[in-house]
Amino acid sequence: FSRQMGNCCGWLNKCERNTEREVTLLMLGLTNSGKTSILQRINKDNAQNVMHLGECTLVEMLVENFQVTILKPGSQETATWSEYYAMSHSVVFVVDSADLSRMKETKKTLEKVLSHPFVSGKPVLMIANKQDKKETLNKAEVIEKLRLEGLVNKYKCPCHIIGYSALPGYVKIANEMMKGGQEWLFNVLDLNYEFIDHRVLKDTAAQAPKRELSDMAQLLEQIYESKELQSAELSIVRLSQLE
Ligand SMILES: Nc1nc2c(ncn2[C@@H]2O[C@H](COP(=O)(O)OP(=O)(O)OP(=O)(O)O)[C@@H](O)[C@H]2O)c(=O)[nH]1
Ligand SMILES: [Mg+2]
Repeated sequence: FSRQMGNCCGWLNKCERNTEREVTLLMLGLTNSGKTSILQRINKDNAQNVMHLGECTLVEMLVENFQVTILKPGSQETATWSEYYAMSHSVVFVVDSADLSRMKETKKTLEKVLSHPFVSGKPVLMIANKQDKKETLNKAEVIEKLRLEGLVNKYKCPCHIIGYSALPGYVKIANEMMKGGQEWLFNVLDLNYEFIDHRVLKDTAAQAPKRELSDMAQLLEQIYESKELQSAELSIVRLSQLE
C-alpha cells in the first residue's frame, strides 16, 4: 500500500509541478537570418496565440509540460534586446549560414548577448538556418566560424546547434531537425528548471529598480506580473497574419 501511495504522491507532485512550468524563449539573430520564417513554420500547428506588441511578436504554445512564450523583438530593435534578457529562460539564436560576409558580425553580436550577466549560464539553442542554400556552411562550419565552443564555455551557456531550412520544400527534414533541438532544449530546461527560473526571478528583480526600460519592456513585465495575458488589451491575431 505504502508503495502505491508513494507512486500516487509522485504522480500528484508531478502534476502540480507541471502546471508551474512556464518558460520564455528569446528569439534573436541578425536581420534577414530567418527568424520570422522559422517562427511561422514551427508554430503553424502549435501556436495557441500570436500577439503583436508594437514591433515585438509573442507566440504562446504548449511544449510537453511547458507553457512556452517565444518572444521576438522587432528587427530594428537590437538596441533593446537586453531589456528582454532578464525575463528569458533561454535564447534561441538564428544564424544565416549562407551569409559568409556577416559571420564576423554574427560572432560579435552573439558574444555581446552571451556575455550579458542576464544571459550567461542560460541555455542557448543555435539554429544554423538556410541549410538549403548552395554556398551554405554546415553546422560544424558554423561552429568553427563563430568559435562557438570557446564562446559558450567562456560564458557557461549550455548550447546545442541544429541545422535548419525554412523553405517550403524542406518541411519534413526541417521538422526533424527542429525536433532534435526542441528535445535538447526542453530536457535542459526540465533538468535545470528551478535554477533557471530562479535566475529569471532574480534577474528581473535586479533590473526592476532601473526604470529606464522602454515602454514595450515595461508593458511585457506588467503582463507577466499580472499573468493575465488574455485580459490585457492586446491585439490577438491568427498565425496567418504573422508579419
Ligand atoms: N533559402 C532560404 N531562405 C530563407 C530561409 N529562411 C528565411 N529565408 C529568406 O530570408 C529572408 C529573411 O527571412 P526572415 O524570416 O524575414 O528573416 P528575419 O530574421 O525575420 O529578418 P528581420 O525581420 O529583417 O530581422 C526572406 O527572404 C526569407 O524568405 C531558409 O531557410 N532558406
Ligand atoms: Mg522578421
